Amino acid sequence: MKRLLALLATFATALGLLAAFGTQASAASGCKVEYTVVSQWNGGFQGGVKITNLGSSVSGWTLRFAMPDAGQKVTQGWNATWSQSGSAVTAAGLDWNRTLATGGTADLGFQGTFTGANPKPTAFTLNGVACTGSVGQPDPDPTPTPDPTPDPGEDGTPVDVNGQLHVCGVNLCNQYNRPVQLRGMSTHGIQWFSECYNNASLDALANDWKSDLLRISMYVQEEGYETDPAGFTAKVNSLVDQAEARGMYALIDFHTLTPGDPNYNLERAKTFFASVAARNAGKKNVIYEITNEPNGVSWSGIKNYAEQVIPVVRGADPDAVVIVGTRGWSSLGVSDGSNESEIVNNPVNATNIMYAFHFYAASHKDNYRSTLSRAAARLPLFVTEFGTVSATGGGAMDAGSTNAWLDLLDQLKISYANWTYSDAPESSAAFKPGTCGGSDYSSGGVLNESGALLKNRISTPDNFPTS
Ligand code: IDC
Repeated sequence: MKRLLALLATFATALGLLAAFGTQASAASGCKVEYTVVSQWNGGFQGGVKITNLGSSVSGWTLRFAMPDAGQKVTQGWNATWSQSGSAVTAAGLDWNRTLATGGTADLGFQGTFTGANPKPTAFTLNGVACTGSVGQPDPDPTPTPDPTPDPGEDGTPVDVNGQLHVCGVNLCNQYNRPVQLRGMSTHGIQWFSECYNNASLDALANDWKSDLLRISMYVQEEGYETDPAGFTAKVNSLVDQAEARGMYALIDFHTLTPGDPNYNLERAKTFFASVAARNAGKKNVIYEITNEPNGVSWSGIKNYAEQVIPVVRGADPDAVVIVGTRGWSSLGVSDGSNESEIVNNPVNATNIMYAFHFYAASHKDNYRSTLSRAAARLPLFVTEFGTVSATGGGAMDAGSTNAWLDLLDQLKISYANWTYSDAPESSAAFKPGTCGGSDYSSGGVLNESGALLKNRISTPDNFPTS
């Protein structure tokens, strides 16, 4: 027995030495880079670069690599300052990600063009040290392969799995206190498109799209709430119930737009939220968005509105998450020449709240993405509305920019709702005009380009944490 123990001890020491040697060997290699082609289309592609620092902690970094083909060009990138000279590409860390501890990672991405076979980049270095960790191969078939591990959320609906949500740190967290990302769709104005929200369309949203949430967009003006407060309140409640019956979260959007100052609707907001919060307090699936897109109003004006409406919600429904719109059409101020610092320095005086960020992918690109990335480290953010097209709700879809945005939101676990789950005659609508007059919401033929892209993105497994 003693001999056996001694033998085991020697073996264990040998293993320990091996492990220690293994660690040292990787530490000496400095860095690892995982490169992926996230998607590829005619002449264009999106690349993802994940850096892991295997050396000692750095307070600034520059990644360099070479593009093998003359036709490969980075056209825009995010989460770093990107440049390219000939075949040499450089990406330098930004304020919020330039410190990398040992084992720390940074996720970067870019869009590029190519003319040949789009071979993988070579010669990755981080601060001049070769990244000898393995460099992933670009995926020749960008279709995502299904996750072989079972989805813990597969057996239950999003609301079954996650339960009552709350804000923890800068994240939206579930009943296990773990960060989650909800992916879903927004209605169009329910005063115009109520025929789009029926059993068949909501079944398709929950079952085919596997949507986690339905944003219920109740305009206040433009023939909305102000014309029939009781009728619109009842309509919103009924949609909350229909989302609940399918296990989806319901985001109640008090869709202020014109006029842009939410204080114009302060009394209406108090009346509306007192009523819907009391009626839905016992439900786990409700989130309140108290103003859609403040515009032409200062942050302090919005904050003042929020600090009067939030107590009304809390008085009736104390534990629900509340989302506050931000300056410049919920751009965190960027569309007004400002940024998130006005909120960071003067936050709404309330807990369990998040701030809204909206974008339209064909109009809002790098400077908006970098603001969002930076702000996400400081503020709980929820993309309660975004479009794949221009800010008018029309024009061409920008697939590259949309995918760049959605990759960023996935990475940061920021929840989102796409404008719109409707058949409005505009390119932001998921369905072709006339779809809502019929009963088919499931076949590919009823989808617009935007709807097809969103259905693909939303229907992938959620993998919500369950412990
Ligand atoms: C647009 C609709 C369009 C409608 C217009 C005015 O798509 O059919 O005529 O509103 O009500 C927003 C707003 C959202 C806009 C959307 C597209 O929140 O109400 O919808 N958009 O312009 N912010 C940025 C873009």
